[in-house]
Amino acid sequence: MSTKTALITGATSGIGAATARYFAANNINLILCGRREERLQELGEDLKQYVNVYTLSFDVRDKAAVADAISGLPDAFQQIDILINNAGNAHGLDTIQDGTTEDWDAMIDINVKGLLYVSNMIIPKMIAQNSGHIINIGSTAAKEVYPKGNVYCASKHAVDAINQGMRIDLNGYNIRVGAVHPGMVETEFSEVRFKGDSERASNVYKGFKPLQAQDIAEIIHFVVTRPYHVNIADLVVMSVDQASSTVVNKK
Ligand code: NDP
Ligand code: 8X3
Repeated sequence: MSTKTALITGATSGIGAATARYFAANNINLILCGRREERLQELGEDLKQYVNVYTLSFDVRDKAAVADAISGLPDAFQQIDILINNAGNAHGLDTIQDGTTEDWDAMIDINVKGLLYVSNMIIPKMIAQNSGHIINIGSTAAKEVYPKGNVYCASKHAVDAINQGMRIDLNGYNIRVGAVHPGMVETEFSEVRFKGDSERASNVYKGFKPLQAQDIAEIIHFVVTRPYHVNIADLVVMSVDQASSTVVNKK
């Protein structure tokens, strides 16, 4: 059994679920987080044959629930070596004049504040251990702003800034901090963005070869398996068909 344990937020779908599966196949114990309890249980049962798995169901927006869940981890899962801050989504794709405050709240509360609440519970453990690795999942939207991306891009720019701030403040504590910034990845992301409009969601990935969640999982695994003195600080990855948020070679 591995001695390393990773806590992955947003493990019920997409990049988080693929990373959980890839970590399990590569002998990394798992704490799987998400709101959808049934999916967590199913994935947990499946991966228990390979590694130790614990599941935690909470909404990252709920500060008290985050604190309760993480402070209540059993002894065997108290040491967290790797934190993958992945939970997040876009909500809506509207101009600033047409966007809703509900969508803005969701993106800021989940993508930014949720990431901070989880990190707040885990950073002290890593400091006490004098070791740890935090990977913040940003986006190409963390690096550029695209039409109607306004608040989603702002939330991911915040993740980029928080990632840099964490690395600076944790320097000297032997904790690695870095971000992985994917371009377009075919997951449930667009389903959520377009509130269940599957046709609109699937159109996003038509006419070119988008990244798959597995591509990002393999990159995250590469990042965590470098020799300990190597910290991949910032990594942007796109499909060969994508050159920027708005330049996509669609046929
Ligand atoms: P998915 O929609 O497939 O997965 C999102 C995950 O986040 C789910 O597991 C969901 O779990 C979790 N999540 C969402 N809201 C909450 C919440 N309030 N509390 C707890 N967990 C929550 O999308 P992706 O896998 O694509 O997205 C993962 C990350 O990658 C996000 O941060 C996204 O911004 C980023 N990203 C995605 C890209 C893409 O093109 N797909 C590109 C660049 C970055 P549950 O609903 O069960 O709570
Ligand atoms: C998601 C990237 O361009 O689909 O972070 O909004 S994009």
